[in-house]
Amino acid sequence: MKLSSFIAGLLPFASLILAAPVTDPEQAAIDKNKEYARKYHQYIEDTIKDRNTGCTKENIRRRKEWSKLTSAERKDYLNANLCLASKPGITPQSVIPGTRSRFDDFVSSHIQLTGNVHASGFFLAYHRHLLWLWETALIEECGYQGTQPYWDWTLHWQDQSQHPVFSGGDDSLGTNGAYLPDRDNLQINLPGVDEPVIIPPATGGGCVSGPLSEENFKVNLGPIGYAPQGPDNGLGFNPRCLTRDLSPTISQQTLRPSNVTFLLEQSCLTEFNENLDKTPNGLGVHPAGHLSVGMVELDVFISPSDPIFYLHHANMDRLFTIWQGQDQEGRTGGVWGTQTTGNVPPSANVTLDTPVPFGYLKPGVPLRELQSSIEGPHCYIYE
Ligand SMILES: *[C@@H]1O[C@H](CO)[C@@H](O)[C@H](O)[C@H]1NC(C)=O
Ligand SMILES: *[C@@H]1O[C@H](CO)[C@@H](O)[C@H](O)[C@H]1NC(C)=O
Ligand SMILES: [Cu+2]
Repeated sequence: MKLSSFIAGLLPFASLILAAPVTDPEQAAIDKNKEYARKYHQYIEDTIKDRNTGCTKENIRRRKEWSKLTSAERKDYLNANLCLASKPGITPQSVIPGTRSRFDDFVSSHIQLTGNVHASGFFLAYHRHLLWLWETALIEECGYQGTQPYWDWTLHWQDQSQHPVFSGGDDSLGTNGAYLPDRDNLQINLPGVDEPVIIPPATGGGCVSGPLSEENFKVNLGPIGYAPQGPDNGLGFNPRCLTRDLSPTISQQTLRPSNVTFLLEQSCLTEFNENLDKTPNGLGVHPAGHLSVGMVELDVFISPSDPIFYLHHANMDRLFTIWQGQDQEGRTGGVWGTQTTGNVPPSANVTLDTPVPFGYLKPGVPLRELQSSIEGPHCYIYE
C-alpha cells in the first residue's frame, strides 16, 4: 500500500480524533465569562456584607436572567409593564404629541435624548440609570415585587426564537413577528452614523402574538429612525402593533459567548465604549442585540417601545458592571466621550460633574453619582 493512500484511508478517523479533544471555542468563552461574572459578584457581595446603611445585602435588588424566573415571576414582570402602559404619563403632549402613558414617558425621554446618549460619554450612565428608574417605576407605581430581568442573548446565539422570553406563552414577552414574505431591505438611520445602514429582511417582520399582541399592547410613537415616519416627524400618536423580525444571521455573527469575552477583555473605558458598538469585525453587541430583534428595535429613537429593550439593556449594563468588577477602583472613576452621539455636532467632553440628562423623567444627575451599581441612587446586583 502506498503511503499516500494509507494516509488518505486514515483521514476520516483523523477528523474524529481531532474533534474529540478540541474544546468548543464558545464553551471556552462561556467558562471565561462565568469566571469574570464570579469575580464581579464576589466583589459586590464582599463590599456590601457588613454595611448597615445605603446599599446593603437586605435591600439590594437581585436581577436575574429571564430563564431563571419562575413562570409566576415572568407574568408579574409582564403585567407590571402593561400596568405602566395603562397609567397617565407626565411628558407634555405639546412636546411629544403622541405620548399617552407612563410607559411612553420612558420612550419619550429616549427620543428626546437619542442624539446625546448613544456612542457618547453619557451612554453607559444614561442607560444604567434609565433602567433603575424603570425598575423603580414598576415597583413603586405598579406594585411589582420582583426586579429587572435581563436577556442573556449568548444562551441562544444560534436562534433567539428558542429563548423562553420569545415563547409567546402568557409568561413571555410575546413571539417573533409574523413572517411577512417579499419585503425590501430597510434603510435605517443610526444617530452619529452618516451613511444609512441596510437591514435585510429576516424571519418575521409582522405583528407579535402572545401577551403583547395588538389587543393587549400598542406602540404609540414613531417610526422616527426609518421611512415612512409617523405623523409629526414620528412624534405624533400612531398606535399600532408591536413588530419584530428575529435575525439568526445577526445573532450568529455577533451575539456569541466569544463576542462577550472580547468585550469584557477590553482594557480601558475608551475601548470598552468603542467596542460595544463596533468591533474590528463588525457590529458590537449593543447594536447587535437591537438589530437581532428587528423592526421596532431597528428604530433607535423609539426602541424602548418594545419591552425587550429593558432586558437587552439590563444585559448590557450587566456586562458593564462585570467589566467594572474586574478592577472596581480603577473602573468606576473614569470618564470617556463627549455629550453628543458620535460627537455630532461636536460637543464638550463629559466630566464627573456633567449632569446626565433624563428629559421629563427627572432633572439631570451628575455623572459621578451614576458610576457604580451599589453607590449613589443604585443598589442592584446581577445574579
Ligand atoms: C464574534 O465572534 C466570532 C467567533 O469568535 C467572530 O468570528 C466574529 O468576528 C465576532 N463578531 C464580531 C462582530 O466581532
Ligand atoms: C476631550 O478628550 C479627548 C480624549 O481624552 C482629548 O484628546 C481632548 O483634548 C479633550 N478635549 C477637551 C476640549 O478637553
Ligand atoms: Cu438607547
